[in-house]
Amino acid sequence: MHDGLKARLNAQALAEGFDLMRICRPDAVPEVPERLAAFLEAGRHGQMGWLEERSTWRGDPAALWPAARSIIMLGESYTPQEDPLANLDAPELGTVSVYARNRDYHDLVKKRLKRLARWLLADLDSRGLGEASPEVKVFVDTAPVPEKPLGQAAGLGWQGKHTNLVSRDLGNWFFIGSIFTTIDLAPDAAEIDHCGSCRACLDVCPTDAFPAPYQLDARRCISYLTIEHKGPVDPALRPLMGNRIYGCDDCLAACPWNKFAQDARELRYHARPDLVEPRLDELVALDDASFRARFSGSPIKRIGRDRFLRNVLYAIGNSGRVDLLASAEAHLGDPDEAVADAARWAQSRLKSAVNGLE
Ligand code: B12
Ligand code: SF4
Ligand code: SF4
Repeated sequence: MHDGLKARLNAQALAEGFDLMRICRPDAVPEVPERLAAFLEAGRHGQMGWLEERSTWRGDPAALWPAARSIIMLGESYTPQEDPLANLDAPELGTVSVYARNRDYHDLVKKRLKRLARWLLADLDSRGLGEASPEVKVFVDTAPVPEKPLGQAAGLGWQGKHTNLVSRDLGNWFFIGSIFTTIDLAPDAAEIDHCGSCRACLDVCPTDAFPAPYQLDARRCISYLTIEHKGPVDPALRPLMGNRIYGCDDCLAACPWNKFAQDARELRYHARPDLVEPRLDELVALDDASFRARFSGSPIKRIGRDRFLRNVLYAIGNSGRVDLLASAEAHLGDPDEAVADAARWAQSRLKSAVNGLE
């Protein structure tokens, strides 16, 4: 073990912009393989075949990189300044989830992780503490790493009933990143569950996506439906999506532990003005080029113009705003079948709204 290294690492992590740092062993989450298998067997991953592929690694971080001795778990706050649910009652607007209101966290967290990992190796080297040749690997989101269970094992927070990690200091608005290393670092204590009898997140979910506390059926989750699901969404779920056009924050926003959260220090997570109250009539007019230009550097760009437009058209169908009918009809002949289908659905919903007024 390296005297003082952990304290220096923690100070450096905070200086880099992370808000939490804790350490665990790669074999600290023995319960995950069974739970992940149950989730996959029930088909709750929907079209996310990539969750199933490499599930041996996703279930067992010790198998992902057998030489790793420690995992440094990091949390970075993106707590919003504005009410994340403010637009839900404004049918002419779309609601974009907080994490996607500005720069893509994958890029920012990855850079911080790399800088911190380089610092760690340099610190060991400069003090002559280096083991033969220490190694590091950094991950955020996209690798087969069970970030939430590892985060709980390291003590960043606990997996709340909405399945996300909640911290007593940050609430639940924070991203998770990890540094796997061959260096032996003293692990921290796991965090325990502080949900108690609360069930605010479960009760607020518009689509009833939690079959049980601590379990999510992604196939019903609006975050999955708007970001991951390809093709038309089940028509029975569309009315429940309201005007959520990218992700969903209802269960996160309900958590009482957020009252301890401070606004994000990273200004590039603060909402872009055009994504605080985005107008559906503007968004529905985006073609491929204007979509790319508008969402360059944003996580929204990843889903592409067609899926985004599909979501916007569902929101228009749910708006009850007859003044948006023509903008929906303009997409009836869209070459993308899911977009054309969403346009037909919006048209029929808005026409029924007009008939209801007659
Ligand atoms: C796939 C995925 C999704 C899917 C599925 C979400 C899910 N809950 O599984 C979809 C697209 C729906 C999604 C949505 C969101 N996501 Co996401 N997602 C992931 C990803 C890539 C993998 C998660 C995973 O493995 N899921 C599979 C299931 C089986 O895992 P699980 O939730 O951990 O399931 C466990 C529980 O069911 C638990 N369990 C079962 N029974 C019991 C009983 C008890 C008592 C307990 C404690 C646990 C328990 O065991 C299972 C295995 O660990 C991670 C990044 C990563 N590499 O980990 C990000 C990640 C989880 N997502 C994140 C975010 C921010 C979101 C959204 C908030 C985005 C948004 N605003 O729209 C929503 C939140 C929706 C929600 N309520 O979960 C963050 C969460 C940060 C945090 N503080 O926890 C992560 C960690 C990305 C990151 N690096 O920051 N996501
Ligand atoms: S993100 Fe939205 S739809 Fe998904 S579980 Fe939470 S409240 Fe339900
Ligand atoms: S809203 Fe309540 S039940 Fe849900 S995660 Fe937060 S404390 Fe736990």
